[in-house]
Amino acid sequence: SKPPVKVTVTGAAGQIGYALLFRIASGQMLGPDTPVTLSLLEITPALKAAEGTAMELDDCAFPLLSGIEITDNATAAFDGTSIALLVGARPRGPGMERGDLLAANGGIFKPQGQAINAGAADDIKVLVVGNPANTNSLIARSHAPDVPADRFSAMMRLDHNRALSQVAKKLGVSVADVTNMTVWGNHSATQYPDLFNARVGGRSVAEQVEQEWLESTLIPTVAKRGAAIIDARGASSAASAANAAIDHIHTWVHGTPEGDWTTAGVVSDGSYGVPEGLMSGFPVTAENGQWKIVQGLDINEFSRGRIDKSVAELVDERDAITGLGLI
Ligand code: NAX
Repeated sequence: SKPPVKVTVTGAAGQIGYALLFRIASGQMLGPDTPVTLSLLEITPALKAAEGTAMELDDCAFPLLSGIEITDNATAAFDGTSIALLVGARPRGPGMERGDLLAANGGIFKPQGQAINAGAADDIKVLVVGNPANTNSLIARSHAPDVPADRFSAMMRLDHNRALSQVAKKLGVSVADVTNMTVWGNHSATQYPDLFNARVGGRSVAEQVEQEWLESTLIPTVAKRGAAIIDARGASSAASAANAAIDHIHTWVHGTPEGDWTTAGVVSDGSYGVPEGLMSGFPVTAENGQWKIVQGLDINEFSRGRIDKSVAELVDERDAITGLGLI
């Protein structure tokens, strides 16, 4: 049988961690033939809670789970790791300005980037979930100069899945019938789900819905879904976020189906006018463990405006972390 793959999860004692770890250990992320060793990174006060989660993982007797390490030391957590899910982040507290938020997250993602650079396996794949995900990913990547930039990514898959689900409901089809979806830009209120290139039954989704629905219902519903979940559930999205992280890594490792693509936050090579180096949501395919930005899509004037607005926000965030000396 295959040797186990080391998977590091930060913020392991948090609510996304709780929804994520059991699915990884059961084989839903890397597949039924790949044993895993879990490395749980937490801050010191949360180590005990992480140990409780580890006890429950033991109690599941997952045949694919070959070991669990728990630590508050980033260097140890990322040593030899092949998959890093950076979930733990500093949430925006009351009265916190954007600069404070970015600085607090810089204090997390800079040392984690350095630890990945120092000790991760050669095939390391990094997914940043903790918000602001795109910019946190940029911070981590900037401190891992020996790791190819395309091994870093940011989670846009929850936004992508939310868009698939809303479109399927609207058109009365199954989510599996909605293909070629993209959510461009930042994982924030400015994100742009592109229904012009998305397809149902081989035709553009935009041709099958009113522009009014697209602008006034779909886009804000997807962008504000996180807030709607908090409103209803009294807690932020956790199982759906964990599911999106599983989907993201599963796709990255196993590839996209022929003719379709997905959304991931990946390093820009300048495609579609997105400044090089930003971590932006793009239409991507995956093959042999590598993302590739889908080229040559038609971007109409409406899409152009929306993409530019979200990308401008990513540029602002990059300027802010540059000003703070975080990259
Ligand atoms: P929780 O507050 O439940 O858990 C976060 C955990 O991270 C805590 O246990 C905390 O102790 C730990 N942590 C903090 N600093 C750490 C560090 N330096 N090293 C290791 N662990 C550390 O938050 P949860 O609901 O699990 O959400 C986690 C992150 O995901 C948040 O930043 C959240 O905003 C973000 N999200 C991102 C989404 C996306 O689509 N990209 C969607 C869901 C979610 O909102």
